[in-house]
Amino acid sequence: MLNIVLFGPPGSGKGTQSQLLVEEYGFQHLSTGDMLRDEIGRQTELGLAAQKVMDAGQLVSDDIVIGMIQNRLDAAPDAFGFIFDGFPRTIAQAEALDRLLEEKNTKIAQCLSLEVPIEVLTERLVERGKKSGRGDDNLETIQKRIQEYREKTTPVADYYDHQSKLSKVDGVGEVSEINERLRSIIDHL
Ligand code: B4P
Repeated sequence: MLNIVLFGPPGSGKGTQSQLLVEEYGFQHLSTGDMLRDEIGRQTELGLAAQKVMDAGQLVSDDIVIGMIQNRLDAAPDAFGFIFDGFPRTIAQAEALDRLLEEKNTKIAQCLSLEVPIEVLTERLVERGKKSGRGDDNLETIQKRIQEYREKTTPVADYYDHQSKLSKVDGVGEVSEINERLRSIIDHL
């Protein structure tokens, strides 16, 4: 099993690049953001609670997202591999993911970190907000999301770096160029 973490700040292209890598390699795509938006769309109890947190630009509780990931891992025992998009976002999530994968006799092969300057992130997300209708793609919430990323999520990159599993990838450029950069790393794992 080949398991990849696609890491980066909000708007760095994780979702965009994950979709391409899923088509190219046949990964199972596990996006906690998509899972939460699905819960919101179905107006479940979990979704209603998550919506308030997401619209405030904050992170949903570790227990909720770890539980969602565990369910998806259990449901796909024969997958070629998983691409984790937007997860883990805290050290507690990273540690839980290592434990869950160990139970299945597998592990994270590499964390690919998309590096994008803040001005570019903000511009991309404001632009997406004009069409997406997402409650968290407005300037005030985007700034809060970037602050949450700095405080709670950047330590996750160090977590993988200490395991010698971190690759930094320039996330600025054409979508196809960035895809090539990611593939050149994945092809050597
Ligand atoms: P996510 O859904 O993960 O959203 P995101 O970080 O904003 O990135 P996304 O993948 O959507 O965007 P992308 O960079 O591809 O999280 C949303 C919220 O859910 C979080 O704030 C949090 O509240 C909650 N949440 C999710 N996971 C959680 C977890 N594990 N723990 C706790 N809470 C969690 O693309 C952005 C835009 O850029 C798009 O419009 C795209 O078209 C554009 N773009 C992409 N690549 C480009 C390029 N190369 N050039 C120009 N534009 C580009």
